[in-house]
Amino acid sequence: MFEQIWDLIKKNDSIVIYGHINPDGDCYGSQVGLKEIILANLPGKQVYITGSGLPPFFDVICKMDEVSDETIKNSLAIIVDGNDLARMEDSRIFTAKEFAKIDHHIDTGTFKEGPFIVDVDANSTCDIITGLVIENNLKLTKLGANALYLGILTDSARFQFVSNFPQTFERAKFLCEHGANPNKINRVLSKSDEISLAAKGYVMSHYKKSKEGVISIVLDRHTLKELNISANHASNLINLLGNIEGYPIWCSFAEYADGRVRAEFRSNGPLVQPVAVSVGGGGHAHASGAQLPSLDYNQIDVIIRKLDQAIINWRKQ
Ligand SMILES: [Mn+2]
Repeated sequence: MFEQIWDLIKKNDSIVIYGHINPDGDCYGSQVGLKEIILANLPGKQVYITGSGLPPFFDVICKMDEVSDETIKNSLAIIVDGNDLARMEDSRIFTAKEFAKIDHHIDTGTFKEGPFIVDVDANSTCDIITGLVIENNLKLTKLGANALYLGILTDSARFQFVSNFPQTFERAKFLCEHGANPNKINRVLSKSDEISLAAKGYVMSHYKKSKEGVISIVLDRHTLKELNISANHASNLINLLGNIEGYPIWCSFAEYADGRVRAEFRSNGPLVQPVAVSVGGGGHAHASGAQLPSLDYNQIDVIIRKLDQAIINWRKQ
């Protein structure tokens, strides 16, 4: 399938690479990494990355591009780290000329517009892209290596969740040999401040527990305003509630200023992805997310009951 995607890239003078809603390190890293790979191996192409990216890394990796509507219409659109067109942050993707996709999320069968690579066993899309560089003997810049390393690092929660350690370490080694600087990336990831500290304190003292073992935190927009953090920032704090003995699922609901809600589900055993899909989201078996139209406590109760059921089913296994 890589040949088909690479042929499409060769055929198009202009390429726009898209990332998902609420971009993370893997999404941003894949966008930057793939852009660098195309530019290094097929000089003369116009390649753009669109979306909001991961601002804390703009100084050490790079900024996103401004892309005109006209360019979008005349370009090949490549989706990275997301299921389909609807999942992309820049919805102008629907006007693009042709499509391709590289992803590691559970395949929902909703991408039908072009060739795709989906490897659900890969821990990150950056992992897959690094594998393609190695297998196909492609050139890789230092900037590209740093971006891909960021994605491997963040999607594996710093090498905690890895399905094939030798392979992922091999790929990380390759990236280091091509200029990736783990120290520099770790430093940005580890940065904190007093605002985050206060938010962490709030999450750790306000979570709720369900009957079967779901830990949850709801952060409405007033609370987030008081804490002075965004709903996206709040959603990253979900990790604080993870792996607590007796609670195999943990989740968070953070309300945006416009009333929509970002829901995140994590687990160390039970399957959370079907619950995310049932409310219009998706993701991985043990790490999924969804966007809810509003902060509806009845809906949250229903979701938590479904998660409780997922724990019951898992315990029966
Ligand atoms: Mn990913």
